[in-house]
Amino acid sequence: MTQKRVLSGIQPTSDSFHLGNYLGALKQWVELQDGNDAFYCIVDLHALTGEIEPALFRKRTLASAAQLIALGISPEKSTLFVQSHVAEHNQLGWIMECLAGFGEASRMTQFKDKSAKGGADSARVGLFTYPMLQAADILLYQAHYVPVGEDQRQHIELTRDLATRFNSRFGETFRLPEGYILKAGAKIYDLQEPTAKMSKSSGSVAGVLEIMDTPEANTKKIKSAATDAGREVKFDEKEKPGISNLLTIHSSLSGRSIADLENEFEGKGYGDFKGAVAEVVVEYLRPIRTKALELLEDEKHLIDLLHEGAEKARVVASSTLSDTYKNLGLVK
Ligand code: ATP
Ligand code: LTN
Repeated sequence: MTQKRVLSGIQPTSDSFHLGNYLGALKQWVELQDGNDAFYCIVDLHALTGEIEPALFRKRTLASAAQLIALGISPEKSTLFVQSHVAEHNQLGWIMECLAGFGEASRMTQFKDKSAKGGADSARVGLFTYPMLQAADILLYQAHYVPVGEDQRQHIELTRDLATRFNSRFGETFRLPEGYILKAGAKIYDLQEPTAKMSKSSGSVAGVLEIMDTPEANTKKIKSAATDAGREVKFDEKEKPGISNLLTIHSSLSGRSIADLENEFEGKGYGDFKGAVAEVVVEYLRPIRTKALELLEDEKHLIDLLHEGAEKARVVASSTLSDTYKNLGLVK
């Protein structure tokens, strides 16, 4: 097989994905569909580590699928599925938990950050074992590449460590995956607090640009984004984190270089620049939002597509799980 295997996942933790999700990860998902064998998974089991409201959870899982298709993930080109539809994820997840050390799991910064937020005592065990389930997601599909944002680098490293450990103890079973992490746009910041990452679950409402927001709402958010001292439109992450973030957003969506944008806005104020950013963002997101809303009108069709994806995924996942069980000496 000359095609490379690609796998990634995203949690259905909000009504809408945001521009950080798109520029940090989902844009690469779309690009990698061509010429590769791509598997994309809505990781609903991972999302159970947060607060759950059943009706909302269901709605968000479907909204996630609609947005992924609307932003360019084609169910014909890629295998798009929901994690809980493929039971092998839980099954291999347990094997990964039995392979991982308590110490190495304790060093995961996502766990440390998220558990610190709610107080260590209220953190769920599932939040702690989350990276081992993620390793299972990746290893089941023998992925070469895992397109994610910068914040996921540590989980990919852990996945490689676990695969190496398993292969050397029990025989060659898993391919070692590589993160596919872009430099530009790999981290988009909250518009109101431009030193914190734009985040579905912890961002400020006004600081997060959502795919499903109305054009008016997103325009308003950009126009009231926190800016920095001075009035020069210049990329300088230290001194001007707010303007730098807006430059990254404009450049990533318009395809124009940062230098080119700095030139255009030389001598003009922040107001003109923000207006231009708003226009680029709104026009980029408009057709995506429209398409997603259209897809959500036919729920049955959407669910059928996800079932078809799960069937394709299961073929690969069950083959890897069966090799894993065999190499571990589990009696068939
Ligand atoms: P949550 O707040 O629920 O943890 P999130 O907004 O961080 O959600 P995830 O579902 O954890 O989003 O991430 C989906 C993908 O988007 C991941 O590959 C992640 O690296 C990427 N990503 C998330 N936030 C950003 C951001 N601000 N900039 C760039 N990439 C991001
Ligand atoms: N932990 C990831 C989501 C995720 C994932 C995966 C990403 C779960 N399983 C497998 C890539 C591959 C996150 O928080 N963004």
